[in-house]
Amino acid sequence: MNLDAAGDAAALRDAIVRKLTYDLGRSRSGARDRDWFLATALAVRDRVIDRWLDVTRATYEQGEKQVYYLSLEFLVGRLLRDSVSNLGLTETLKEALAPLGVDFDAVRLAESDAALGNGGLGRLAACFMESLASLNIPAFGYGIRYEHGLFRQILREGWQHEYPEDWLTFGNPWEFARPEIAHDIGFGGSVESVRVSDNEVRQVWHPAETVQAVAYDTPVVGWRGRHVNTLRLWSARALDPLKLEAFNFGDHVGALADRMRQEAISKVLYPSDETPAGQELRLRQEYFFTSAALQDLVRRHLRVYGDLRSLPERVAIQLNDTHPAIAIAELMRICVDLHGIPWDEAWAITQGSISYTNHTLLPEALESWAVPLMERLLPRHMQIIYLINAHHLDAVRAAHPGDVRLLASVSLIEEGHGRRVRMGHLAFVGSHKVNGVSALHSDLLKKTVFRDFHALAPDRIVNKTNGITFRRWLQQANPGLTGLLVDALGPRVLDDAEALDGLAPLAEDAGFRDRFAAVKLANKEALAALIRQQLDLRVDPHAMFDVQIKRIHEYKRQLLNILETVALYDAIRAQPHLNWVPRVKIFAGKAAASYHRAKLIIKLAHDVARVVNGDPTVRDLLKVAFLPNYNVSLAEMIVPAADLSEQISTAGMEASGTGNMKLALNGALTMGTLDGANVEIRERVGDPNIFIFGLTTEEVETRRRDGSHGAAAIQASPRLGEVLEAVESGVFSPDDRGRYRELMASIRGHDYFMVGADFDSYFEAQRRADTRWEDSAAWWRSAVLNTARVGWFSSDRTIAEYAEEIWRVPVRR
Ligand code: 26W
Repeated sequence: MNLDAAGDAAALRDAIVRKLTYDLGRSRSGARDRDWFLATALAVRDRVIDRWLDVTRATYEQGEKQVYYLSLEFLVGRLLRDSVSNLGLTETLKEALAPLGVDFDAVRLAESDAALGNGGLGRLAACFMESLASLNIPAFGYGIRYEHGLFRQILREGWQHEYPEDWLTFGNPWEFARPEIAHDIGFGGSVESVRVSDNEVRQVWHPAETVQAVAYDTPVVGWRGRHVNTLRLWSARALDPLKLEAFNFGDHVGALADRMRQEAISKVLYPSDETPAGQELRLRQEYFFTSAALQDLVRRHLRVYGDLRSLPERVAIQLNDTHPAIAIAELMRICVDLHGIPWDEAWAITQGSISYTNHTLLPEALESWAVPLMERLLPRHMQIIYLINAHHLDAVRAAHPGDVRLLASVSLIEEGHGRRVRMGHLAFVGSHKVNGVSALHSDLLKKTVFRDFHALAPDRIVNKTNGITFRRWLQQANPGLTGLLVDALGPRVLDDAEALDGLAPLAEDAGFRDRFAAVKLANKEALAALIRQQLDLRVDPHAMFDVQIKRIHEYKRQLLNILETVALYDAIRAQPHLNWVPRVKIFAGKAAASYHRAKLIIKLAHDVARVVNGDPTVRDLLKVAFLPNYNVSLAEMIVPAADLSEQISTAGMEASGTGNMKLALNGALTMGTLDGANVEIRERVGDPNIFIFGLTTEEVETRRRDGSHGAAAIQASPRLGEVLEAVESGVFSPDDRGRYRELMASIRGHDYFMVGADFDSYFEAQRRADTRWEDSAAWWRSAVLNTARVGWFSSDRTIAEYAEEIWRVPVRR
């Protein structure tokens, strides 16, 4: 240790102890891990602030273009290790804490996860925030400061129960409350035409109700601490805290009722993942944060530049899916109603500033809102949407006279069983660029949901394949592997993900492969300890760790994996003398609270686990572990310990996936369909280093069109037939033999997700994985090549592409 470093550790130690004493009012002897965490976070935060204030000021002074990322979800996880690591303070902090008798890991684990998101879309937003800061791009993230993030999952006998999540109970040391930064958000009421001059009539919205959006800012530190951006989350505050008169007359609850209703807007994250929310509160949340964000950025722009007409040169507003798509009507309202800008000019400003990312093709996840609800909650916006639609349809009619089918197809309003506003269509017409999140997905956007739009505006849709931040998902989550990479490639690999390429030749080096395997083994030992502690289950770290971690959804096909587990269990019992590759099947993921079938799939995993894990004839050849309460922190434990990565969605249904990238980066081989970004992972790691199986998107489509049924697949596969019979007859559910009858019938019937059709191909691919595992040089060669060749999936690359092609802002590495 050099003297500077020692001095710095001592200074940090002093700062931490001061925070503990004077901010938390705790003595050293009485302090618990949580207190140490808060004191440490506050001390670390101090080191970020000067830089934060500097870069924020410089952005305005230099007139730099700002990126605004609007997202209803930011799935951030814990922040201590991330901030400390990006500031280059990890070792200093460990040294600072050690003489106090405080362990860095214990402190780190005392932080609660910020789980302000459901899954991929929310985690992508968090990775993007980190990359924006690391690439020195001035940016704000705008979202909602949910008091309760994604529910806590508790599994009782394999049944999922949801409990509220309480991340703010002990305070959030990273955020700054800004009670003075508040915007009024209106709801309901009426619209009045007011003549403001001889030739101008303006529409004035008189909302029936006004809620305040109050800012809470979290600094987001980039790699090496050079740049700091702001994540600004809005909290709802009622204008009238209570009706004093009612209170004084003794109606204590009634006096608070309005306030409770208004503040409910930022109470909980919508616990739905790709199921239609369809509820008023959700729409209120969407408008609430979108309007607050736009008011905020417009005010900032006007303060610096004085005129809204320059907005497209100075700001880029990215809509993370359609959840903030009301921004298009809101920005038009601000321009036209509040600033008197003529419609056409306002439209140019809006379209020039806004762009939209689509994250799903699933019809049930494409947002639309009933016209009567919109009219009641946002009457002026509904008028504006009608006007946008009229202009849009006029242009379409002029270009394609007489094409009524086309008009109906591209209209912003869906006619049919009740009129609805199609938010995807609104987002498309109001944006200068629309992007998908993988090559396949963007291609499918052009061919399916936006087919007609694509014909009308062939330059609008572009692809931006997702990425992940390597700081969190490699350097912080897997320090062992990171150390090995730095030894092999030098510290440059920490700054430039593509430098991983240099690893490829080392795949041929037996000594290096051994070290790579040793790192993996150590990570697996840590995960095995966690499995033992959580599930009271012993697993052998030398077995293949076969991992499927993600939201539970039929299209992601956890069911296919479980049925293959049953088939393997049967095969091991039938031929116990064969050389079976020992496997641990590891699952984690949450089901949406209302998604009964997804919950039943969790229960089945649990039932199969109970039978398999308790069967002495299987010995240690097969174990099944379902870890509860999947979140970012659990992913950080599982990802570095995985050997095999299950990415087995029905082709054409997973927009991209990002877990697939995290696992490949950490040296897991992918077992996958040709879906989402798996296609691009295969292109990069090479066919021999990935296990691809199953129907292609086109084949799935053809089968569905032909009305194919699972029955044919079952006829052709005795193995599948046996598995289905075992499960439906109650072999795994002796307490309720009929439990899975209906679930299995869905595979025998329509089998929309092609579980039956892909079963044999999947089983065969799994045996190819076994064969590779038995040849350990071959396995580890593939594993090293996975790490070596996925540098391209860094979110730095993704953000650089957005910057160049969509936002037109410079990247400064
Ligand atoms: C209305 C409820 C709702 C909520 C969230 C509908 C749809 C969503 C998201 C679109 C779901 C989501 O997280 N999509 C995922 O986005 C990731 C980031 O682009 C992709 O990697 C995943 O493939 C995609 O499923």
